Amino acid sequence: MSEDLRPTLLLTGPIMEAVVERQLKEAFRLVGAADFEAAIATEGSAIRGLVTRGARRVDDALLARLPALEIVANFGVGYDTVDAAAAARRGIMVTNTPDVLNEEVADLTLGLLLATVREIPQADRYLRAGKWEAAPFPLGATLRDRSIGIVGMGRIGRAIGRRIEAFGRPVAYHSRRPAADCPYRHYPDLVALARDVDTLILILPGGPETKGLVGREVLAALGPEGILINVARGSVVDEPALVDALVNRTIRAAGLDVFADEPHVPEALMGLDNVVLLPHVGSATHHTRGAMGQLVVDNVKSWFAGTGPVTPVAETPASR
Ligand code: 8YV
Repeated sequence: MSEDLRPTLLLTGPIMEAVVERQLKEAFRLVGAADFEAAIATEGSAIRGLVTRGARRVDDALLARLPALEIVANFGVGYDTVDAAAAARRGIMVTNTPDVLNEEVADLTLGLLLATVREIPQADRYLRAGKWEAAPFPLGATLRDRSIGIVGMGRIGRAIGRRIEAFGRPVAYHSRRPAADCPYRHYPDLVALARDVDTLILILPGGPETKGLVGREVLAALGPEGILINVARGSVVDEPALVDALVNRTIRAAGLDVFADEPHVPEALMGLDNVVLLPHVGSATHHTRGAMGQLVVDNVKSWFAGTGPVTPVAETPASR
């Protein structure tokens, strides 16, 4: 029997079988999807690539167990579950899937915004419960008088901003530094932005630097008509503070696609009628997940062909 010379890739779980695994298994030995720990125990020193979709932390301790690792390919633009700084110190490349999901996530964000402001799921539940026979659905809030603050003005933030402009509403934003060529007013201070707008949309990276950024002070500044939309990461919000604000109606409503401990959603949110809850579906279409999967494949193949990464993250640029 001839020796299998294909590079070994560790998968943290099943990853888009039809796109990623089907293409990669032609040129690579794929291990770990069924039993991650067993694969590290038996293959650890042979593993040269790691493909992950965020369900498992890729931290320095894990990297230390993979001495031959060259590349971590993250399925998703957000790579907060990968310690990219640790990878950089070890000379390991990290790639993500930017751009291909911008418009999809922005579409979903506007859908979630409108669903939350106009209470679309609540109206659907009302009709299905037969209540329309007795009385019309009560009048509610409008987007027409709202001003929107976007937190994070990266590529997806800009795509969201363009859509809000098309809806005729003013946009301002908060980010650590002003974004180049951005037409909206920049607020270096998030509390000041929250005070000046009544709707906040979160689309900034997760991770330790942004953990709990939206807490009691920001929610208080947003005020009783405030609406919070989170399509970023659950970690950027102080979730217990948000639950309190929604229960006590110190903000009006929230639309959430992400949570602190996915797929677990706090029981306190489930019973509230002023929240719209989605199971992290921002990019979840065949079209866009397919494009993200293809970019994972392209990164891995290009790396092992010796032509470098296609979309390296900032911490591990293509040439250093
Ligand atoms: C994915 C995402 O759901 O790209 C991201 O950062 O949050 C989503 O598009 C996730 O990364 C993969 O499951």
